[in-house]
Amino acid sequence: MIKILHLSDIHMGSGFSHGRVNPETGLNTRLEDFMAALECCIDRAIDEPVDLVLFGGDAFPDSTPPPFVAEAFANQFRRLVDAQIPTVLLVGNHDQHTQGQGGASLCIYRTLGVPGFVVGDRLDTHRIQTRRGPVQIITLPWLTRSTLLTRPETEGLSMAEVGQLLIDRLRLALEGEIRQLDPDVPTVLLAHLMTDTARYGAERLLAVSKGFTVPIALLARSCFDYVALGHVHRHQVLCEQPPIVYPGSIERVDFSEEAEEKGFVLVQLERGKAEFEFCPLPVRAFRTIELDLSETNDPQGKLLHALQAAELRDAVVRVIYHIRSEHLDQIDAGVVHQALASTHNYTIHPELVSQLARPRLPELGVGRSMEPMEALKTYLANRDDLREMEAALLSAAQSLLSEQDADWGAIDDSAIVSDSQLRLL
Ligand SMILES: [Mn+2]
Repeated sequence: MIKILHLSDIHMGSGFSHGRVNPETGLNTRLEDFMAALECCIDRAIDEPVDLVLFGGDAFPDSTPPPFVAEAFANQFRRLVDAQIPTVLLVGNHDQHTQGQGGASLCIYRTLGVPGFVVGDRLDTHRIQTRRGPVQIITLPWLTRSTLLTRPETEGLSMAEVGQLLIDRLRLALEGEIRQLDPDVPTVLLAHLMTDTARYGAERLLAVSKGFTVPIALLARSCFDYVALGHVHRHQVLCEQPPIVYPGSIERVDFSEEAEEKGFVLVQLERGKAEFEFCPLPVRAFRTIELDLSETNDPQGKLLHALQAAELRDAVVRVIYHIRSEHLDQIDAGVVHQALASTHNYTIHPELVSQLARPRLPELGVGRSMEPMEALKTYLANRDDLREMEAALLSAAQSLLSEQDADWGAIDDSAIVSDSQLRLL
């Protein structure tokens, strides 16, 4: 049995707007949160100890992280070198640089010859000796169209045809690697990609380069004992045999990950069999408080009540409230800030409810039903300018309705006359 720790999507250095500067360290608190989450992963790898660490890609928000962010990442992975745990760093879309062949934020680890470290920046098979025997790792970094196809090959093709051509190329290239595998050695495919069956997370909004979606059938092969994925931030298991797993990101990158549990995966691997377990990380809470204050006479009271009832201590909080413009001055900003003082960081977004969206006559609002004559009477009661014509309009309507009765048989009693229909009058 070979023990593997599989983590992915570290994105160290992102989400600074959700933190603040720690006066003691001078660092953004969200960088410290990400450092702590990564430290937990590496602690576990060393405590177990595992025989191999697989990183599924996207180390930083982009391929040129500031030195202090690159150092925070290196400080943790350095501990694996000291513990003599072999490690594979896969290149994700956020790690790639457009300049230079194979340019990526992680290639420095290969250039420096870090002992036991493999950088997966191309489709390749690595045979790694672990304490508990050999393992084969096929690395499949984030692929762009230009990695697999040349411009003349795609000329005149539709997007769908290009997509199909890409998949055909990838299938062929992957087949080439599979043929060279030793069938007796445990094998892992380590890939940074979007599959056709994955549920999206924040990466949909974060992705800058255009990629393509890989059919799950291409990955669910018996030659792989475990498929270690990266890219999608929401932890999910796409297949049980072989296990195809996204561990998800290790910390919340933004509010789209508010409800997601964060963690890493521990795998017990042998040829033909893999058992895995998701290990949650204690990461910072994100909370959205959204309130409709447009229908209350005490918007401030309702807002404060909601803030006091929520568990907001040390959380990253955003408050969104919908309010009518004439009630805006009833919100005392000072008191609201006070109520949010125990949070880690907060933003407040008042949204004005448009007067136009409100029904002109509340009695005729959405969801109310009335007989046509009753509805017309209500309408006319609100139109002082039509008072003189009221009797004439009502009798005209009555005769129109009885004509309709005569022509079409019984009129449906439950006929609903809406505000917009009345507007035609
Ligand atoms: Mn990615």
